[in-house]
Amino acid sequence: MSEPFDIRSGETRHVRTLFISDVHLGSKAAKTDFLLDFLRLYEADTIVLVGDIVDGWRLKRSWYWPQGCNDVVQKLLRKARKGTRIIYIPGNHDEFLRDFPGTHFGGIEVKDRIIHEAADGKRYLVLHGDEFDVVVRNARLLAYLGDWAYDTAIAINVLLSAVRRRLGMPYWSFSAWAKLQVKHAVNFIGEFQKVVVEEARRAEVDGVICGHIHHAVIANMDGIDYINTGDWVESCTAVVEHYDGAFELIEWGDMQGLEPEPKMLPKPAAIRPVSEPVVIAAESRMA
Ligand SMILES: [Mn+2]
Repeated sequence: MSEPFDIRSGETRHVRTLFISDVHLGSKAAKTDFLLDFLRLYEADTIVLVGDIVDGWRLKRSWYWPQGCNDVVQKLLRKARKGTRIIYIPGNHDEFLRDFPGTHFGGIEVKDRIIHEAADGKRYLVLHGDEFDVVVRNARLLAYLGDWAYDTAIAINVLLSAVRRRLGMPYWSFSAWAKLQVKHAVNFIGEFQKVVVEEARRAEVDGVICGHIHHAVIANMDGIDYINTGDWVESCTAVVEHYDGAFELIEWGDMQGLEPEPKMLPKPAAIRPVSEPVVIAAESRMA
């Protein structure tokens, strides 16, 4: 775990890879000041933006783009100019970028999903995660119907979201929706994690790195590393990969004394009594 850290006394921290998601630039909740401080402290060989960095849906309704949003974009572009490789995997809130896979802007590469090879040789599937919304919402039914229905549900979800986008229909927010259904929120998070881990197993990788549900965690679930980068609208979290291939969850909000908002979504330990999530500490990965 990281120790409480004062940005003013900080030396730049170099990491191999930095993963952040769900910044929601363009929404009033985006904590750009915290993110800027964080980006000032951390230098990475590669930065992977794991979706919902820009909240296109919010901006479509009413334009809100204060200086802080510009500063974050400028900071990222500057890092790209100075040699950081930056990969942008669009989410559902910035899905306008999904029409441009493989393109570059200002040195930032847009990719649909990637396999990240860690320094220790482990392979991680990296995606935003919204493609599993339909599966999560209908988990019980799909489990009953089996593999074919599962694959079809994901295909339909991808298709529907493309249609929704063409029709200019509003985005669908997992975290907002889960919070509305407080009693079931725990189950939804558990289902999401299960579905994403299953996808990693199918892809024959060692782990998966995603965002979308605004619930940061590093855990090992049934032999697959499940890594969620969290968000920068409430908790201010990021995941870094160190040069030995170990992953660390940075809880920047906590470290900066950010008043935690009343959390309606309980911690994952409470929701998966079957297989207790194991925190992958840097030391244990090297053993
Ligand atoms: Mn999302």
